[in-house]
Amino acid sequence: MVINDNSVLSSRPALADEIGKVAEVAGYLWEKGWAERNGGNITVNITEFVDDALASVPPVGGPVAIGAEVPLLKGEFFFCKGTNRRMRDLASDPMSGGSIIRVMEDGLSYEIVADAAVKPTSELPSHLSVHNWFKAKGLPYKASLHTHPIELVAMSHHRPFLEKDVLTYLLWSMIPETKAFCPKGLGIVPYELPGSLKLAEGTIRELEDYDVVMWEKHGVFAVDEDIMKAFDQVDVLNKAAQIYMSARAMGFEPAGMTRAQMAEISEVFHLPK
Ligand code: 2HA
Ligand code: ZN
Repeated sequence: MVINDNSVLSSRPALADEIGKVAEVAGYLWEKGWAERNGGNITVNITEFVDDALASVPPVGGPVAIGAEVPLLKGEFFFCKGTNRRMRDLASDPMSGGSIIRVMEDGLSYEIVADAAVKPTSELPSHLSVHNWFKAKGLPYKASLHTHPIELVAMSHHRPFLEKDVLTYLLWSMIPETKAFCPKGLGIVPYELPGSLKLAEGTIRELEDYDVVMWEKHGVFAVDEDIMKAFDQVDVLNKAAQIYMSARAMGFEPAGMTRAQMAEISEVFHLPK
């Protein structure tokens, strides 16, 4: 990954590492075909990596309304993919494909801190509402990922798959690792307008029980301690979806692992359910 020498990252290795993970994941999303044009978005809470010098640089843009109230994020810093920016560009130069923002004291607006005045993702209301919810719940999660994984989105066009936990069990049953590495399964949010508060609210409702949620006919939203872990959860689920579709393309309904075999996985890997 190339980091611009003038970037705020050049003298901050820990911050550069964290944003480097975002760039790496952005490259994977593009390579997988999950990030057409400006599709998808990423936000990471980077407050722990922000020093006093960075916290006191004059803003390059804002304040701008977030479109959601996030009182628990006052003064916190986020790296956000830029709206209308491409994942494939973010992969090679994260500080021009995204920016660092600070949530203002009113909990309703943000300002852009670095490097350039790149306006954050159109899904900022849902992303920041989710980060606010992490704080409220005392969760260690720092990263939110929204992407358009082809096979999972295709499956969301089939109504029977949208019933509670139907896809979760189907995907878990395709290959043992799916349950091991996405132990809570896949929640479902019925279709809502992209970027809307309703979409944010539906997402938070599902995150009570799941780390990855499907936005019907649109994409998935995943959360975890860092962006690489959030990506891995989506990757294992989509791999299971590909196996299911490959079997169907060969003309048969895959047998799937039995419930007993899945229960054994839960026991051996110490999984929640
Ligand atoms: O940022 O994917 O849902 C582009 C999107 C919005
Ligand atoms: Zn999207």
